[in-house]
Amino acid sequence: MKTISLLGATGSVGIQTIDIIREHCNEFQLAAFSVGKNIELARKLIIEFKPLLVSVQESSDCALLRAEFPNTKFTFGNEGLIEVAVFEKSDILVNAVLGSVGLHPTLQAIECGKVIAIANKETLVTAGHLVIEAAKRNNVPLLPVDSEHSAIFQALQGEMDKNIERLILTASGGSFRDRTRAELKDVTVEQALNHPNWSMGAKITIDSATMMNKGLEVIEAHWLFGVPFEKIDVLLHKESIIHSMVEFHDSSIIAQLGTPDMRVPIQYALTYPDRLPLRSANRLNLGEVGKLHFEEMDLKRFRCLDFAYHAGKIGGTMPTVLNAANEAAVAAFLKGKIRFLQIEDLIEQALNKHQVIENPSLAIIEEVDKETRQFVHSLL
Ligand code: MN3
Repeated sequence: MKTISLLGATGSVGIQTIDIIREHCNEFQLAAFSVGKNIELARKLIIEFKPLLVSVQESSDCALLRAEFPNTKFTFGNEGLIEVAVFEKSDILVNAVLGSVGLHPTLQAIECGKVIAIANKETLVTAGHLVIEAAKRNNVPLLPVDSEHSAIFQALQGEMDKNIERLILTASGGSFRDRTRAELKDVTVEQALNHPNWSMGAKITIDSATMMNKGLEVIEAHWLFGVPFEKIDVLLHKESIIHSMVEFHDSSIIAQLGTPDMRVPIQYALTYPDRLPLRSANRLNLGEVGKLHFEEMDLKRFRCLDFAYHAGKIGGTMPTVLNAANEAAVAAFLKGKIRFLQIEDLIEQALNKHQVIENPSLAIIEEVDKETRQFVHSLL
């Protein structure tokens, strides 16, 4: 029996992680979890899974739940996220929170020797060097949950890193893949939230439409697999059947395929190196699919991807700025404060203004993250 701490239980990846735990209740136990403000769903999860520890965002919700469930310990806020991450009874931390708020809990859990299943890509984008260094020092596995990185991780089983020629991340293209830049000028929040293949949270769906999601994933892949940016390619593949590929020196390419279902990479991270059946999964029938399509990525069309390569190659605090500016700009777009194409304008301005700091400490990263958000807000 593996015991799990889950950060972000009521988000899209969190809910699907719980599906996996429910389907394999003899293998996994949900010992602790965090939620934001969805207290209704938190109540249902507490009744169903009887966790030992639960963290919520607000202290008022914490007090409410304490009175209702005397057998569960409750905590709240950013400190609460850390308590759940390092919970002594848990073997694995599934980090499925959104944004760079996931960084601190991840680092603390690594120091406590927890296995990390990482869905929180912003953590690796904003401070990849610190996370990787801490994981190596503590001999802690970092298991990818993101479908592309899980695909690469699966393709690399039994292979030696020294034989990698390049990584090929596939991109569905998001809600607006068939539109020109001119046609993007007046798109609405509702249109942007309508992703053709994957059902995900609002922030990541907008990131898919701007292609920033793929940019963040390029940086994530750089850190997870230790491959330089020059050897990470992105390929447009609208069906989302090939989840990513690895090319080796001898020209062989190994790909991982499947119907688009986040529960597969989530489950693989939880069962690795083993596999378990996933009864409710839709099996891939390539005969029915018939054709798969691929297209080179246009960096002029998808400027956010270009920004991400640029920030990643410069390194230091630049990816922190990229991520923080993107989080602030996407939040502004979702609130209707800016238009879609202004997301990239705001990110570009933040990157241009920043003086990069090499090899930043956690304190510097947090400072740059805060300053960048303030800078973006000042432009709104
Ligand atoms: Mn992904």
